[in-house]
Amino acid sequence: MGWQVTDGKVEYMTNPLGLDEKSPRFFWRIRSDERNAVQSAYRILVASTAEALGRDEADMWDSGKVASDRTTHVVYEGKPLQSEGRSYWKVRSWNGEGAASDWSEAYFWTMGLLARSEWKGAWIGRRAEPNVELQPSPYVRKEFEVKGTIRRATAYATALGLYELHVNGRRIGDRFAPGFTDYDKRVQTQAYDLTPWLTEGANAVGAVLGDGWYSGTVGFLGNHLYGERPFFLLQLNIEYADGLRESVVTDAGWRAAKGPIVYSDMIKGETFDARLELTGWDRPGYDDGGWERPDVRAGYNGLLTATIEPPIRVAETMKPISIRRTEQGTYIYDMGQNMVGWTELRVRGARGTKVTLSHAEMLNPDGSLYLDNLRVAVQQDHYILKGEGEERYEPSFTFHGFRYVELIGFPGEPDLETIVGKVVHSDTPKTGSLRTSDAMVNQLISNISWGQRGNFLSVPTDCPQRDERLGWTGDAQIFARTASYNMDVSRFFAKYMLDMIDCQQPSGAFTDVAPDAGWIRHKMWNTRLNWFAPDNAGWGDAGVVIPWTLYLMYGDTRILATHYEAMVRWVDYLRTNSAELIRPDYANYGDWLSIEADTPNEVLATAYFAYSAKLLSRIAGAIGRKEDEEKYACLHGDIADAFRREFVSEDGRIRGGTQTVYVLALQFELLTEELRKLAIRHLADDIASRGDRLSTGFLGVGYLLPALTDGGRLDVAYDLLTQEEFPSWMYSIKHGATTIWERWDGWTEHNGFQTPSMNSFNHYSLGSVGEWMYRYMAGIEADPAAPGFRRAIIQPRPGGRLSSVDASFDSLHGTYESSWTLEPDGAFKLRVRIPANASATVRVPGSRIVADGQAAEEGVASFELGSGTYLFESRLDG
Ligand code: RAM
Repeated sequence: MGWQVTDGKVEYMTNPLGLDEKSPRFFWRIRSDERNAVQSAYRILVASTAEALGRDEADMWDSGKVASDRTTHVVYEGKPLQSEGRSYWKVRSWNGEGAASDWSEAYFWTMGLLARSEWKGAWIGRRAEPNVELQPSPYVRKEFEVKGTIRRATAYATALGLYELHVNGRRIGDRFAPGFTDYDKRVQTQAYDLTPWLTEGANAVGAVLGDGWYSGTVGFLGNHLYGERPFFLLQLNIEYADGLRESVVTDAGWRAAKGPIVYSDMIKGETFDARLELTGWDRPGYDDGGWERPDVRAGYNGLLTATIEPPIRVAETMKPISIRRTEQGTYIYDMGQNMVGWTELRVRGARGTKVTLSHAEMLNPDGSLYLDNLRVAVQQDHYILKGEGEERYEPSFTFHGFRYVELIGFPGEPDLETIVGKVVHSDTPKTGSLRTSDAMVNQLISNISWGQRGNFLSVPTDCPQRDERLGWTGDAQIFARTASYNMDVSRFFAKYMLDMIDCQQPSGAFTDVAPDAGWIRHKMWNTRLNWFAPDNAGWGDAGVVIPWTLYLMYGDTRILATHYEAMVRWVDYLRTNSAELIRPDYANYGDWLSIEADTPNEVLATAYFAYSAKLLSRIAGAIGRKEDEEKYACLHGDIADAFRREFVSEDGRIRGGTQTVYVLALQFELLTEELRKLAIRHLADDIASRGDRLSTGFLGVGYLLPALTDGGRLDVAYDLLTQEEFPSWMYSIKHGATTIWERWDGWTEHNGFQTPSMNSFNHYSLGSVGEWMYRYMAGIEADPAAPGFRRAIIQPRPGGRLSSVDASFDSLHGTYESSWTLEPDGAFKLRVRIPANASATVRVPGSRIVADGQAAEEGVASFELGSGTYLFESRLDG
């Protein structure tokens, strides 16, 4: 039908539970097949019961009919929201002709426990076993009576460590809750609706606890970064039909025991002894006579924040593609894809038999697992059989990065059904799709997306396999734009910004990893001369780049306002710590992992300083801080002057002469028009002199193809994209890569494997070329003047060996599409789709343009369009 409201969301989520945002924002979408569909007004009703909402009785808030085209981030302005309050809402929308839609379906959200004093429970765990390096996972449980009909039962839970919630024999919730934060500062809490799972009479609630990031091994600084062992906090609030309320909370009256999980460490794997299973422990009537009293922790000084990050889930199950028996009698599986998660095992055998699953990303030349790059990470899970028919096993609190699995000690003859791979990551729904006529480019697209799936696990990690897996800020910022095309990372990065803020130094410096992973305890940030400095160029700048990216892609101004002061402190810190606006050359990672091209630190750091100032100016503008907008724009101009004075010679050569210095100077607007032209020439010359090959590292690579394209060298950009000789993206693909490698030379024909001390095969940073593919190749670009894809700029750039591209991006307003084909004779066709209540500037390449069957006027190549589907034709042969 003509005009409909769909996809109602609150704070980017469908019917969320347990929010602590007191002014939540509403989102919806318009469905309409009509062209130029524009909303002229909306009205939102919020009620405290579904029945009231059904009668249009908005006892919480009636927005009234608001003349506006806004469908995102509409702020709730009704009655103050109370702890545990449940609100029902619906929205209706008017089209351009003033015709109203039906009311949307009814949605809801609930608030969590808003005051700390409302948390009544104690933190409980289990005393550590003496002299045991890796501790068994504690089980805690409690039985309670439900004395009548329940209207609603909600559990609020969290852990210092990890927890799996169990209720009446059922596992509830997601994986790796409550997620990774700097536990000294905050922990996220989760809310669960348990109404369907409780029954009148006896009930049982419990949890299995894992060390996780709190007390297990994190990164390369060992374990116990925040505490010695995990603790659990739960409050189950029951509301009876007669209005009576009751709470079940964690306290000294619970019971604790160890169970079958002998240990489970994120980095060191798991051992599960099925003979120790506590069958029925999470059901009422279980005899816990042998269990201990729990260990009760004195308290916790950090913040309890309602969870912001999306839950971590098993997203996909993968079947192995082959199995091979080794000479040692073990079996090596190939999953066909470098993936992150774990394997589930199916086995039958004698009690006490131990089966080991060992995980690796690559194989050695002799066919054995390549384990050297894991450093101290032991990606092995051991399962000890109980011997009772078919047994199934998957680990609880560990994950691995792997393509190959070695099965050791398996009783009998395994086959392709013996194991399956579970792909695990933060549940950030897919929003982008890209397909081209070129199989290798498609493989690159797939590798980029798998890199994201492998590394977006609570925080954006650098890699998922070795003893690192940290939230490196530089990696995150360079990939953030690509990530936000691929998947909905609105809340994922909003949470990560809190991690960055929690780590921000008193000086204003943003750190190079977030959350803190022992850096503070180990005094890693103590001195500026330290390798792990708190202000590395391109790393700390994530504190500005990420909010800006969220603004562009989602139109979120609150993220800008919330972190504005922190961003100002960062830019002011940079200014204070530069000499006449030139940043010093200490402690930088530089253009990390560039290949035979060392970018001078001071050039790179000064360029990034300018970039942060420029973005801050735009951010100030976006939230109406006019003076600051001006101030930081001037600062950017001054840094650019200093940059040219210090590093750029008259012939346009920039100190260092690397591709990266040119690319950054171009993209960060540090050059005059004249110097720009020269810089592009020097950039292209350097690429040509290397045999049409790139040399950029983490920081240069993201801007390389954009700089070339903006500089009129689309041809060179395509050459680099499809270059197959080393170093290039396609080189790894030619050699079977299914993810993005950490280094261009992770493995080469001439040298074999790079040094095992740093050789991940699943690092997304070099995959930041995904951004160029969406923004330039397909040409789906955010318009900063109407952020969040309220308006887009569709400007595809056909070229290279591609004859077609099919792309779509599911924005908050709906799905944009840009698909083009190019015939050998130069006939170009473009199909564009613009969602309802959105618009786009479409720029069509070539000449003799035909728009929707109508020849366009000579010289017209740009079209201002409202929603709808449009077809264009043109000639690219001159
Ligand atoms: C490596 C990490 C990361 C990078 C830093 C500088 O150890 O893997 O990718 O940001 O170093």
